[in-house]
Amino acid sequence: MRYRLDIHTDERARQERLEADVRRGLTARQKSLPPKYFYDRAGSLLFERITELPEYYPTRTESALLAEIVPESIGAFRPDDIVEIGAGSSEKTRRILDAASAGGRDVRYVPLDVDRLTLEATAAGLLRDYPRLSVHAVVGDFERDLAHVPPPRGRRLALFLGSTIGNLDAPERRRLLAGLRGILPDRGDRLLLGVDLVKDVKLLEAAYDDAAGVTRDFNRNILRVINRAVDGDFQPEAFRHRAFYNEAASRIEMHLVADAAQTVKLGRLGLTVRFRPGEDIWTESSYKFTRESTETMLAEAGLAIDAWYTDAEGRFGLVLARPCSP
Ligand code: AVJ
Repeated sequence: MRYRLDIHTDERARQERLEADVRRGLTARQKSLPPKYFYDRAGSLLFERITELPEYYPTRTESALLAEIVPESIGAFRPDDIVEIGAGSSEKTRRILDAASAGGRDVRYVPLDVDRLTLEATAAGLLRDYPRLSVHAVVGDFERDLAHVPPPRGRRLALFLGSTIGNLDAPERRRLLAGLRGILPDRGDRLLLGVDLVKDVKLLEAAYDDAAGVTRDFNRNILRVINRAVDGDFQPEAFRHRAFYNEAASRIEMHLVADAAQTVKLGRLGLTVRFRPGEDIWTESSYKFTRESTETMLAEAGLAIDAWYTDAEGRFGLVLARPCSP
């Protein structure tokens, strides 16, 4: 059997969690919404457009770096089992599959993603192009469903690319890395993690506030998602996009600012949310790392740096990590 798909997402439970998240976030003193709600179909397309913007360096930098290091880092390691967290369209994965399956080796690919349709389309494409590949897809949320990743079949490589880890605050980051350590039971297993690096503030801020306004549209799209999910009447255009680098916290913050007073009704929640002029919703943090901060967060989870790679400008990091103590 070359293909299997497990579903660990219950639509009703997901809706209930969204409602709880929205209620908590919009009734707090600092209003906030979790960035995972950016990604409906429209949001995913907007993110794809972001990755093509001249200002948004992370995706293309990581891709080029990956192409450069795969022969050395993956070619030598030769994984049998490749787990990808937040797999999405798995575009970068092909480079890794090429190296892993070179010489006609049997490889299993285990993508985990919240979007079933994306997983199905990705699996179909890979199964067509890699005749010796098997795919065990898992539909689920990487913050909840790592335990549903099947046990390894041979040497395992886990992939967590795109600096998605940068969206998590320290406690969630710790929980996630502990979970990743849990699916790498063997000393010979490896994690390949992509981290966006601390750099010049101007470059960072331009990447999250592009001239064409795509990131503004992406930010506002979260309000459309909320409107649809809880019968809300947010006017996305009444909120201004604001993105800045918080140096003390090493993170880009994205906010939606109500320049004039707003009253928003969320029908399904029986909730009215008021905004004073200038009040904002904090929609995303995107943490930036250094080699040192990466090493520390990995060590807390029982992982050690095996190899550290960056592009010539030191913009983006790819770290190959191995299980150590815990
Ligand atoms: C998908 C989380 C890596 O933080 O850079 C892009 C999302 N937000 N522009 C990031 C994003 C605004 C992106 N990640």
